[in-house]
Amino acid sequence: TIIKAQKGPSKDIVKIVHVPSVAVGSDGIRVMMESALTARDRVGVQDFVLLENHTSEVAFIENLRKRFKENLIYTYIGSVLVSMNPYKDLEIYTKQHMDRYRGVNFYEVSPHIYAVADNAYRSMRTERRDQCILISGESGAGKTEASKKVLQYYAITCPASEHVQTVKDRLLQSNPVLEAFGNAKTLRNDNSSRFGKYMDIQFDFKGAPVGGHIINYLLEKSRVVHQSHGERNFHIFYQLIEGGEDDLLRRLGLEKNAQQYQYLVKGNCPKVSSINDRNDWKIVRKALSVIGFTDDEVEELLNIIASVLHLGNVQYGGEDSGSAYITTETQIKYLARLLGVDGTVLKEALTHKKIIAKGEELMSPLNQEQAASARDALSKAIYGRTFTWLVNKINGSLAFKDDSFNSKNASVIGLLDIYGFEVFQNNSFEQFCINYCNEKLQQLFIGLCLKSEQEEYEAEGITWEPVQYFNNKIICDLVEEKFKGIISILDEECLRPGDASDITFLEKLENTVGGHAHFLTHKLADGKTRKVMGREEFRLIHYAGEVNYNVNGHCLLALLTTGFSHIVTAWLDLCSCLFSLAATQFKYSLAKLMEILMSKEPSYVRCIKPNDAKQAGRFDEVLIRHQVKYLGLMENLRVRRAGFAYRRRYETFLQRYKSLCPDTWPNWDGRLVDGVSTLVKHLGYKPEEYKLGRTKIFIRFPKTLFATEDALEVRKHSLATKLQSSWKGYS
Ligand code: AD9
Ligand code: MG
Repeated sequence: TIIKAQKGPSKDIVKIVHVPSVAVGSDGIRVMMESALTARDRVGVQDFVLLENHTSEVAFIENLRKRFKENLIYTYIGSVLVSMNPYKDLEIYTKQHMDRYRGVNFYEVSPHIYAVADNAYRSMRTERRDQCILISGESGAGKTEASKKVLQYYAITCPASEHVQTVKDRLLQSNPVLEAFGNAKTLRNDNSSRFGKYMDIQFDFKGAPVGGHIINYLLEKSRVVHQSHGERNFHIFYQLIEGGEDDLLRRLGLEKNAQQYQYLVKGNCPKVSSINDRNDWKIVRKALSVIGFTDDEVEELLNIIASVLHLGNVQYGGEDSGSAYITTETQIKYLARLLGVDGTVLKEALTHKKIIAKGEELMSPLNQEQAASARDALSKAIYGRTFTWLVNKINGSLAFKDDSFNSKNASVIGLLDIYGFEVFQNNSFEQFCINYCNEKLQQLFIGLCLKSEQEEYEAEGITWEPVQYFNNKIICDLVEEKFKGIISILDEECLRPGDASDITFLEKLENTVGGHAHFLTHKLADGKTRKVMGREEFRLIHYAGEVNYNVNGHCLLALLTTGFSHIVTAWLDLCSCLFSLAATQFKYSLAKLMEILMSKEPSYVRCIKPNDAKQAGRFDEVLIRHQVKYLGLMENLRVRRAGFAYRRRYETFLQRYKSLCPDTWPNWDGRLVDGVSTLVKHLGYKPEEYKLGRTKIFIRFPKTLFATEDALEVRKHSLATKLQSSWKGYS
């Protein structure tokens, strides 16, 4: 067999002999032909542009399936990386793997997240252009894991000095801290990020990471006070209770039992088999100190976390008059101490609201229900504020502080790990914002994909054939347009004094955008009712699919928050507590994000979740097809395949295939383009099958390339057998 060749006279020969990985049959050449094909049959193509039928979704899914079965979780669409969550640890993230991808051309090694990371890094270094890596996909698809892999890649492979080591450590340690406070167990993901995150990594002129900056988006604060069945609150609460040292817990007035806390029992899920809270507590404590939190700051942080738990246990009774009073004195005692406020003031704040009558401030009592809402609102506000404070602290610690270094000269790689498109049974404001964000990202994606394709064709002097594609700008406008977009209408309605409500908001939407092609309510044009839709819903036809949003509670939320007691308002920016203004705020922060991303050269990672059971090896076709659709992958492939399936720089192409033509083997001395031209003519390429650009060859159909690949396999094999027989003589 071929393996015997390892005893051969020279290592170089071993290398050549090793290339064909199949046994040799009596008709060596025929067997080789079949095996090259069989291999492709078995593991699929590593770039979707090489699919024979690129418009077929069936073929696309089949390719994913084949590769997934072989644990090949990564596949390209041109330069876009499609990643399948394997739900098991694959041995593909070792230092050796990192080394394999360093400085190597995208196409020479199998697809990998490290290839994307390395490619962005090299573009940043050689072209001096800021980069960003955009990671998208639904909950549990592997976005956060992917972003961590990228960060680890830079931390391990980039040059380092002593100072840089601290930065690297801090960059890496920011993850466990943010995850403790911003992630939670949901039905979809045991470690679900409940906030969007954009992180800049700054590099100096030597390519060493010297700083970082994080922007967070829309933390899901409602989770602090309520969790659905089977879900948990943010990890940190359980970590503190499970892992906190006895004297710490005593000081915070906490018991070592999550069941004791109202805010931790709503989902009836205190323990998760994949999570070790006690261990994670140690990791988080250590991470906090690496990032540079002082003991006092940690204590302050934990005081606040404990306060939220105590707040959740504050209970009310009702007077005959209907006014609420507090029945849980112990909680108030702890809260007063932990928050550093006077107990009586706190009690009043939790049972009254401030009103202004005839120019005078008065405290008006709340009923039990209102008081409980005010308490929960306070908890959410405290937690939200704390999270922002935490992110600011981390940013302070990651900021580059050396005066000799001008941060303007830094190059940047941005990492975006943001929630994917969401469709639930009941979709509310949160889903509305998230899906709007995805519309914006999709717009950027298609726009930039098309642009970069077009630019490449133009740069290469090849005629660009325009591609038809769906432009989702129409949906973005529907949401964000001034005066007549959904967000504007919501603003207007919620700020309108008088009888504004969810229903008036919906009516106003109907009157303003009712005729829009991407907007529906239960009312049909002929005055009849659409049965499948509720009366409190509107439907948006997103690029990724249709979603019904329930307006219930939207305006109510805005009205409720205006009645908060003064301690609540002290914690809240008035703006962010109003639903409508929250939407506007989100709109602005998204616009800013788009600006940041547009100024950089993007790379894309599209993550797919193979099944809902979080299980390894299960390929749920329906679920996957759905994601392929809403990630816009077929559209992406169509754009990328418009015209030509494959392109390579002349030197790369020649280097790989020169052995197939006597004129180019072993070396070609002339101009590269002439070498390639000679080579492909020798191979029998027809003029309509390829074009020669300034620096690259463009091949129209995959089959042309496959024929060339097969010829190469045959050539390598015949070389191998020749060598083998010569050894027989030798030994
Ligand atoms: V969410 O929108 O924050 O709810 P993500 O971030 O897309 O979601 P995450 O990265 O947290 O998903 O992945 C979910 C789980 O899948 C992880 O906790 C791992 O158990 C598993 N996973 C994801 N990617 C990989 C991988 N490359 N290798 C092994 C993985 N396991
Ligand atoms: Mg995540």
